[in-house]
Amino acid sequence: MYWNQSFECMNREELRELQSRRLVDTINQVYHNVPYYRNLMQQRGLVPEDIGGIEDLHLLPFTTKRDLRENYPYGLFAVPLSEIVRIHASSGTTGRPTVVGYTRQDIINWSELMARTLTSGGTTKESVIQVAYGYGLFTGGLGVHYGAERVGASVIPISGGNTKRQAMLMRDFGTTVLACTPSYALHLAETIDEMNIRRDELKLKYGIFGAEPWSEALRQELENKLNISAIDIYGLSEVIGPGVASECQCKAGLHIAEDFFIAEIIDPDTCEVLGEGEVGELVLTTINKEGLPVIRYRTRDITSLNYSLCDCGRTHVRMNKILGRTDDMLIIRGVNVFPSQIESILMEIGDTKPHYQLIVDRVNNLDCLEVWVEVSEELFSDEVRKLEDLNRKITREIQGTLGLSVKVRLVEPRTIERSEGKAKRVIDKRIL
Ligand code: DLL
Repeated sequence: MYWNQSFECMNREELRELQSRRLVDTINQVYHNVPYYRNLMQQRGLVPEDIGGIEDLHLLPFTTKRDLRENYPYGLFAVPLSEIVRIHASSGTTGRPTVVGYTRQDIINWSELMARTLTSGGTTKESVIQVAYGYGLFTGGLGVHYGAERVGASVIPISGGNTKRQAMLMRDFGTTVLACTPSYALHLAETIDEMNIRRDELKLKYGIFGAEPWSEALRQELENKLNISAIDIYGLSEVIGPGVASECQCKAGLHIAEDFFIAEIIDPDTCEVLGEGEVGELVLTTINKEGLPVIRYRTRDITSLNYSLCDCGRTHVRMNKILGRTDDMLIIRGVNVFPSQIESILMEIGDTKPHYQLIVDRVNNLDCLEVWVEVSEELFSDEVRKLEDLNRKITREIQGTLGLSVKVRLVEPRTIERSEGKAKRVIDKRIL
C-alpha cells in the first residue's frame, strides 16, 4: 500500500532530475543563508553555479556531528529563529547535544514522510497506534505521532516507560500498531506474558520498530512472540528524525525517501565514494528542508545500497539493515565486531533469552570481551552440565563465525537491565 504513489514509485530518471533540481536549490539556500557552508565552499573555491546537479555532489564537503556541535545551538540553521516552529535535540550522552530546527513547512513534510513510512508498515485510518517511542527532545515520539495523525489513525501518545500500564492499555484500547524501539518491544512482550495477558486478548497486528540496530533474528523473535509483522524504520535527528528510510512489506531493505534525501556510501577511512552493494558509511544530503539543510552528512551508520527494483513497486533505493554505528564497532584484539553480529549468533542458537550485554575490558594490556546472556529459569536451575554445554556452544559459534574468542557468562533472567528506549548493548570498561 502506498501513501504517495507518484513520488514513491517515480521513474528513476525523473527522480534523478528532481534530485538535481532540489540539490541546486539547497546549495543556493545554504550558500546564501548559512555562513558556515559558504565558508567551506569558498575554501574549496566553489560557488553555487558549480553545482549543476547530482553529478557534482562529490565536489561538496562533508558535514559531521562535530560541525553541528561546534555551531551549537543554532549556527547551521538556514532561516531566522522566527521561522522555526519546533526544536529537537539528540540525546548526546557526552558534551553538547546536537540541536535541530524545523520550519512549519518542514513539519508538514516530515509528517508526510512519516505517513509514508507508517503506511508501508501497515498503518491505515482504521489503525489504533500506540506510540511508545519517547516524546520530548527525541524525534521518535512526535515524529511518529504527526505521521500517524496524518494517516488518520487513532493515536495513543503514551511515550516510553510505565510498561505494565502500556500492556494494560494495549489490551483495553485495542492497539493494532505498536511503535517503539525493538528492545522495548521485547520488554513489553515479556511484561505481557508476566501479566498473564493472553495473545487473543490483544488486537496487535504490526510493529514499527527502529532507532537502534536489530538483527533479522530479533525480528523473528518479536514477530513470533507478539504475533505481528514487524518492520524496520530508520532515521536520525540531524537529517529529519524517523522517516528517512523504511521497509515495505517485502522486508528486503529499507527504501530511502529519495525525493527528500540523496544517499551515498563512503569508505569511512578514506572518504572515497563506494559503489552499489559495497559496505560503508551512509552519507545523506537533504534536498527538501528549510530549517536545517545538511550537506553530505556522515551518519556513521554502516550499510550498503541496492538499486534493483523492489517487488513492492517502489523505485526508491533500498539500504540494507544497519549493521551498527562506526562508534559502536568494537575492535577486540584486531577483530572488528558489531553488537548486532553477536545478537544474530545468540538468537540463532536460540537456547538463551534475547537479552544480552557486551562487557569490554582490558586485562594485562589485552582487550577482552565478555558476553552476558540470560537463560531461562528452568535451564538455570537445571544440571550444571547443561549450562556448561550451552556456554561452550556459544563460545564456539562466536569463535567460528567472527573469529573472536570471548568469555560467555550465562546469567539468570532479569539480570540485564531492560531498555525503555535505545538499549545499551555495550559496557566499555576501558573508557569508564
Ligand atoms: O533514533 C530517529 C528515529 C526514531 C528512528 C524512531 C527510527 C525510529 P537519533 O536519536 O538521532 O534519531 O539517532 C539516530 O540511531 O544514526 C542510527 O545509528 C540509529 N538508528 C536509527 N534507526 C535505526 C534503525 C533516531 N532502524 C541513530 N536501525 C542513527 C539501526 C538505527 N540503527
